[in-house]
Amino acid sequence: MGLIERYRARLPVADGARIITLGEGSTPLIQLQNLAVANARNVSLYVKYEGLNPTGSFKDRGMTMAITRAVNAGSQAVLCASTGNTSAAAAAYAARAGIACYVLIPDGKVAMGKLAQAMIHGAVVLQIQGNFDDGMKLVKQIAATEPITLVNSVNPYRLQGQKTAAFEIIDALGAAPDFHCLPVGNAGNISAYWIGYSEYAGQTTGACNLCDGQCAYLRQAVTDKRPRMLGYQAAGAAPFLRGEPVAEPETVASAIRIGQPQSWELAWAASRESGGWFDEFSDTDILATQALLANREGIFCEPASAVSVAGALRDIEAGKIPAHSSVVCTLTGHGLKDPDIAMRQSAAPVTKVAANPDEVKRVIFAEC
Ligand code: AN7
Repeated sequence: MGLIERYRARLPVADGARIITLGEGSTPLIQLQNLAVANARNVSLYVKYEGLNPTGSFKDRGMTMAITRAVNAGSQAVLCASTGNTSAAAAAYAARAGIACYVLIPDGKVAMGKLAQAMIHGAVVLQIQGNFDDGMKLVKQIAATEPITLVNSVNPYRLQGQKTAAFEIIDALGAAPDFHCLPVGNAGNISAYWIGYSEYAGQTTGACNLCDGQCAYLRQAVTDKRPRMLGYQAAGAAPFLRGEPVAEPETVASAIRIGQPQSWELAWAASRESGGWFDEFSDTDILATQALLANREGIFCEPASAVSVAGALRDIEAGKIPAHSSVVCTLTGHGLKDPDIAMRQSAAPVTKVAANPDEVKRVIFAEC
């Protein structure tokens, strides 16, 4: 069951609309077991494994809504700028709907798996001589005058779809966690989670960009608690830490190589209203956390996603997240999106061995 079907009563989808879905959502919420920092403080630490969506990232939640809306409004084509995952999702859902998809990606900075997805799904891929923020400017200009639907997260239907991840977490845990940790790039997702958590708590929020939060009043509350929203960035692309746009963002976590977030105000509202904070991490910290999750928990996420767990662990250790808290981190994208980085930072080299049992045994027992 896709998320529109699951949460239809809380989503702006017209009766009789043709639903464009690939069965997104309902992703696993996995409790981490082996991380000493969390265990020492009795923190219940969970990851929402969004890499298990149909195209391997959380973008599918927003895209089922944005493409459904576009198709039912008569649109024949969609357009986005992307660091990779949005383009993969847009391309897949546009293919499903039978409409055209145009994507603008930054010059040479998109992970191979994401580019492969946009191509195999038949999107027209334009690699611009510029970064994501330059691409964002261009697609907004073009969509303002041309008959083509913009499906970046400035499209309010995107955040409406993405808010369902917060519903799923409360539905799974029976209550909101104390803290919710997210990587922040264009800042749509942190805003969307806050809309979802607020709506389930029957509260309005300044993070809503569809109807000024008024819709929340119309809906039944299912909980009285909202988490504190913690947004983490890569140090080379951390406009929320600088308090202003970053002109030349740089990070190994290419998904969040964004200097001018489109949901700037909405994300500040989420942080402020929830009593949360922002923090930043070096590329070294980000990669170490990606490897830690893979090695110790068997969970493979892309570098940008690991920022959320890096943040949780640092703040648990520092006591900013108190002992006995419950914490959910969103792992936004699958590790397979960016195999080059995983290969580069893997400790063990591949050992070549002759195809006979004595040789294989010799290598295995030498390694023990
Ligand atoms: C894995 O695909 O912006 O703060 O163009 O792919 O909601 O932007 C991707 C963003 C985190 C940041 N983790 O989320 C794009 C794009 C992953 C991502 C983010 C992205 P937002």
